[in-house]
Amino acid sequence: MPTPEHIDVAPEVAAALAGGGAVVALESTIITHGMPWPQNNAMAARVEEIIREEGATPATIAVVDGRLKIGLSATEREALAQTQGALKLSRADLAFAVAEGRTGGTTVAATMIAAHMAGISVFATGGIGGVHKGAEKSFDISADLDELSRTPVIVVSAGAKAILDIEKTLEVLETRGVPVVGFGTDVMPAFWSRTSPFPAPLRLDSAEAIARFQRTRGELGISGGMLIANPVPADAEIPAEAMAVHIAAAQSELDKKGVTGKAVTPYLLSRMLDLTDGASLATNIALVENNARLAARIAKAL
Ligand code: PSU
Ligand code: MN
Repeated sequence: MPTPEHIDVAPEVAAALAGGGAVVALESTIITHGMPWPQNNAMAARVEEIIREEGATPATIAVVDGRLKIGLSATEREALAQTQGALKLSRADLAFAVAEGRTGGTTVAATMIAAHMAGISVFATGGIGGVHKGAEKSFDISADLDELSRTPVIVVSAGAKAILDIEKTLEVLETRGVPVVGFGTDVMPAFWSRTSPFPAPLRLDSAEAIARFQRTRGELGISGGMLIANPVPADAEIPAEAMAVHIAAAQSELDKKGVTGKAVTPYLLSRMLDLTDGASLATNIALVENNARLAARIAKAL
């Protein structure tokens, strides 16, 4: 068990965990690097509200001035959403931010680590990081994939972002032994779009079935996380063909400008926002809300 000296569990979250209540973890890179102010704060507040409406407790995870926060107050969340120069924290640098007293948003990987430390087993996000297009040259493969293979947390996403190489992302997840479950669909969703050319490796149609699957894995001694791919609601979808044009444009800019490493995903997301005149942001918000609702139901079913 990690030393609690670095960790602050919000009172509401501590009470829910102690009483065996359902808790849903939320990431914060989407707040610090994924969306602009003030929509980032509004999205984060609404997502917490949805989880409460479903009868579960939200725990937004972040590092604030070197404290690993499991649950943010509204004031802390609002401050984080406006922090300039917040770090983007994954497994490699989560402890760096704590050691150096820094502030940062936690990616899917770092949020899974923190959630597991706190005893939270369900986590809602937008999309996970994955294998980037051109990874055969750049080697750019998100640490989220390794984390899914080792840390026993259910991650509810809208699939892999279409800015990634979805086919290679699915291959890596299979190699690492990560179940990828289409929720109510046979087709892998692609974040802004409900479909992609790729089949979902597994399919389940209820929160209860997802909870049963993860419980059974534990009973068989098969450790690790699970990726739920929950398609964006139809009324908020942007068709894949429409996104493909913008993705190709953003990708070629990225190559020209020489953007690499941690900056790649935030760069592509912000370009999508501009190129779609903000439509991609509305879709992003709708799908995160949709994922939060499902995550709360899974947490309750566990
Ligand atoms: N999905 C979004 N917005 C985001 C991200 C995902 O809609 O900001 C973030 C997540 O925190 C994810 C991270 O873990 O991007 C992946 O970054 P990278 O590709 O550098 O591993
Ligand atoms: Mn990367």
